[in-house]
Amino acid sequence: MRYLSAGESHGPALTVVIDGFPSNVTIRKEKIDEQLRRRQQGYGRGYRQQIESDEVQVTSGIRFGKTLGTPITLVVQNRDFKNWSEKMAPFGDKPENLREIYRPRPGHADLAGAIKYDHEDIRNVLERASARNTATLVAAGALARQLLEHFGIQVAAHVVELCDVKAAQFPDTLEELEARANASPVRCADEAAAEQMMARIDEAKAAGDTVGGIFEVIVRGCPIGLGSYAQPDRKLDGRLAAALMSIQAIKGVEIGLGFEAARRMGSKVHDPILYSGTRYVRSHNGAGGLEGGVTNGEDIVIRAAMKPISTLYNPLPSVNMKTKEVEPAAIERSDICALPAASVVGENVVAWVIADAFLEKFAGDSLEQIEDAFQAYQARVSQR
Ligand code: EPS
Repeated sequence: MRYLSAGESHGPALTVVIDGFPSNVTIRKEKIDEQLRRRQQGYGRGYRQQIESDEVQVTSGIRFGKTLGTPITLVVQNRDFKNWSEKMAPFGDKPENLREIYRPRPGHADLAGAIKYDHEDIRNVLERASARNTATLVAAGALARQLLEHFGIQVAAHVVELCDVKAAQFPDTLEELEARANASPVRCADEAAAEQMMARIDEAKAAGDTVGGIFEVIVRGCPIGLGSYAQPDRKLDGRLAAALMSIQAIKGVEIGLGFEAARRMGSKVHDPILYSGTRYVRSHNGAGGLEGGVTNGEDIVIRAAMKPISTLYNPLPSVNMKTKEVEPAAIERSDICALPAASVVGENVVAWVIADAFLEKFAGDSLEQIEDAFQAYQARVSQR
């Protein structure tokens, strides 16, 4: 399974074309829209989210609520385009009063992008580098998720740290964690920590600054054996890390104990293997559900670190690329903190990677063929 996404942040629309999705999977539009809506929320976002109200439009590959097995095209309109139609026009002359951008923002793709693609106006870079494109990743992930749900695989995410504030209290069940994260403006299941997190966002806003943090994604219900140790590019841990690192502003990923494993003795890292009478289980889950790049049947636990957004209302020094004079970096309308949204993006890109690995293991062109392969494998696993 693969996809290609396209679209500028203030262009007419964002598009994603998905290839290799099996046929006969029931897809509900509301479930895609629900993920898009979740991505738009969160304390610390800017004015843009009041303009946009993302909704998917399906222009190929689904008929009467079921996938056809052929390419699926998902389109998300940019409502803000009506305010940008001249400034982002595909054809015609530049408007006379066009405000071009020459002062790259440190931390953004601005400088490297302008040099790499030979652009004078940095808008040509930032329009595509923008995290607005994560709406396409979420739409694709929301589709993958509906396939996973059919096989009892759940994906959830929550914010665990924001700037220097750490969540300390975690609910016992995944359902409770999800419910609390969904109810929290910062998507943090620890209410007291969430209050402090919102205070940090307010402080950053007042100072013309921005904040990032860490979110955790949990996948429950994966069978043993997704991914493979046979080749580096088939290792599921590497594929998950690559997918999360590809989200705008993500600078680090860890699985299970992650960096903490490096600080402990092996006996305090690895998870003893037990037999429940029907299946193999672990007394803890330091591996985060992955050993040798393969799922081991425990929850997949993966965290991603997001840097603070690079548009600062109190900007850092930069250089005007036209004059080479030192000047403050450009200010684009932006968010103070997009970590809660990033956790929703993380959830959905992880769902995509898991669905992709699932389809490799239980290959089939239709849902029925995949079900047969899945059931046959489950029967074999129960004999081991
Ligand atoms: C973004 C800047 C802001 C964000 C945008 C990402 O957009 P604008 O410059 O249009 O106000 O709101 O995120 C979204 C629009 C979105 O839907 O997530 C950036 O520079 O990356």
